[in-house]
Amino acid sequence: VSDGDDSRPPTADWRPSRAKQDWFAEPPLRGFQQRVQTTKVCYRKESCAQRIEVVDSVPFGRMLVLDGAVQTTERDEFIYHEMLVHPALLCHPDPRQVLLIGGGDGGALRRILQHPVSTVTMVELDSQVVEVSQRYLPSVGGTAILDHRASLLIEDGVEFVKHCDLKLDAVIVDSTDPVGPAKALFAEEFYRSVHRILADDGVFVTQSGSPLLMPAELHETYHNLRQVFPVVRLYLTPVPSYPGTLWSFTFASKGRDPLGVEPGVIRQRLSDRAISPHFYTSELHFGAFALPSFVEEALKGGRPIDLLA
Ligand code: AG3
Repeated sequence: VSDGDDSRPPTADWRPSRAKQDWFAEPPLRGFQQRVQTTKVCYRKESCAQRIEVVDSVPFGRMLVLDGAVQTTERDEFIYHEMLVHPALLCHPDPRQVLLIGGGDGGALRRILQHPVSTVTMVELDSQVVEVSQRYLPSVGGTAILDHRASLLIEDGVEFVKHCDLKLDAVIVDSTDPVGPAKALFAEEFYRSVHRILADDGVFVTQSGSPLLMPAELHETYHNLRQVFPVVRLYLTPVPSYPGTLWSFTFASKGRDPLGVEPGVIRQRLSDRAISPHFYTSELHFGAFALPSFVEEALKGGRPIDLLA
């Protein structure tokens, strides 16, 4: 969060003149940066794994920031979390055993628990993220963490999956960016471990970064999954608080296909499970997988198509 940028506001009545402005911006990525006006820093501390910040912003309300990257915000967390969880779990008729890697803010866990699951194991590296989120961002995770079906393990997700002997109906990765410390969660070796612990009719989904600002990482993630799983499908959604807005997720399985389910079945499951999302709809379930041509081309090709290069 930086002080004292005195650039003119777009409209005269947007703020009182002379008022001090604070702005938050992630470090620039490939010459791109977006910023939000902030009103307060609620928390800032180095944990064992990363720098954790909680900041109040004008456009998005309260935001959780890890190592300078926005993870979730009060106002748009529903878009990301619903689109991470619902497409995969609604294409499964009976997802009972679920593994969630990351997701310390509880937003993904809360959506997973809306499905008829029996157990959700959440493996999060940093207990501080869980504590800080519960304290400062209670609306994101609600009371999900207290649900008797949920259990929290504080450990490294890659190591957990390597030694895990569960058989899972769904594995969901809610990690930080596919660059830096989370890189191992996007590697072929990790996907081989996921394949081993996934039931034959199980589903896997991971957040996979910005198609515009991280095209090489997205390409690599997709191809690593293709080495391991016969069904791999990328889908997109806007997340306004993330850099470049457009965000990607990648689904994978040993056979189950989110596009192979009838729209009526998706609608029926939503209603049977009494889920009323604020972003996800049965139409978006299919629409999100319809990709812009440059993304299709990039996935098909040996190299990513880089629009900004
Ligand atoms: N995990 C993905 C956040 C990635 C955002 N990247 C960025 N702002 N550079 C979000 C965790 C939410 N539960």
